[in-house]
Amino acid sequence: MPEVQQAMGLLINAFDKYSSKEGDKFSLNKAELKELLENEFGELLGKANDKAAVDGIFKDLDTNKDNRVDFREFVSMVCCLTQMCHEYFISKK
Ligand SMILES: [Ca+2]
Repeated sequence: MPEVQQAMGLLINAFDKYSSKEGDKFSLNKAELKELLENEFGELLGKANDKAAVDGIFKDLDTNKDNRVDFREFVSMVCCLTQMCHEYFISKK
């Protein structure tokens, strides 16, 4: 499978793995987001185990303020982080 398609599938699977844990299967609550950040982003986001940091990230991501992070909101964060990583990558070339 082409790499980009593979990456899209992985993103969808990763989101589903956490969003399906409790409550609404198609969105992340704060506990689910925390787990996803810790397990899937680790060092990249630094201090996801800091409660204030998780609260802040959750608030930033939940752009429609329904107290849940849906796939669209999640993907916009991934996009943003990917761009940041890309800029870093270019600067190191
Ligand atoms: Ca939301």
